[in-house]
Amino acid sequence: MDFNKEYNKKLELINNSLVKYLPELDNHIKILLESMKYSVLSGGKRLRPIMLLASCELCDGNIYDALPFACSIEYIHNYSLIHDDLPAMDNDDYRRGKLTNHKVYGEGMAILAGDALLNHSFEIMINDILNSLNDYDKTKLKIKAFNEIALASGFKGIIGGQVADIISEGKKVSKETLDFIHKHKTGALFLAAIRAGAILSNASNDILEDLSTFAKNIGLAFQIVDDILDICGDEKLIGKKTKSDIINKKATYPLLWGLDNSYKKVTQLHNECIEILMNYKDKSDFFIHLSNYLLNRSY
Ligand code: GRG
Repeated sequence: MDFNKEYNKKLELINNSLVKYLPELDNHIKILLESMKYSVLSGGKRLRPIMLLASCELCDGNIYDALPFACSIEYIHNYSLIHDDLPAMDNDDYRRGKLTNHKVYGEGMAILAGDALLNHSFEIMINDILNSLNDYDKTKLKIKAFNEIALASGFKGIIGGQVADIISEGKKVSKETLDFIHKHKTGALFLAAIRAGAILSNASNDILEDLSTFAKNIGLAFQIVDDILDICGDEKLIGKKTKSDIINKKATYPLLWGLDNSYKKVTQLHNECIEILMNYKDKSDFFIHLSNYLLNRSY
């Protein structure tokens, strides 16, 4: 398979849909849409929506039906990045090679743009569900997918991860706490994206279980690679300042157990991912390539 071509095809579909689903706003509050657009349309790998579509495809679903959910998860991801960059959180000046939202629009507007993106994503999913009410089976699957994304966005997901992260700053944390942070802060949206794609395609419980294990492994491996890049990555390629984990006294795999052990952990998780994907030989090519790309990336 031509992975780059396939990735770019999905990326273009997502990018076009993200523009399509952005709201029309009253002239009085146009600035809010500008601030939302500034972050959403500032690049980004679109991993979560691409994974949602790929999971849908692996389970023989229709990716066009899944687009409202794919875009919603990307809006939620962008909301979390805007809030994470705020002075009260990580206090970052750059994201995706551009000034962070609050540096351009001010803290108040950045908070509101994040809030608006979160709420807008729920509106998009609910509208899609309302449009399918005449098809009970389809509606049931959509509500289940919606539930996955709602859980991952709340305190059982990224907010819980962020809380554990904040209260662990500057402290010596156990492996259990670090795993909790990663599982929720990064893993939750990966898991929700992959499960939602499978659920929308009416996947069997066995496939859902396999894909969930794959999602948990790839999520953790992705985060460890991210933490390695924060230590030895190239700021120009990454698009933001490195060494922020050291400055913010964050608990990360490489800072607690060293780079060598972190690379070993990534390799182990990667092998486990490929082992699962090999069970779906003809259908898992994209995910196999995506796993290789994610874990060997330099940004
Ligand atoms: C609810 C405020 C709030 C935060 C939740 C998800 C999260 C916690 C914060 C986001 C910041 C962060 C460092 C999350 C860890 C996951 C991660 C490495 C995000 C970056 O994801 P990429 O690489 O980003 O997919 P792009 O720019 O490609 O979209």
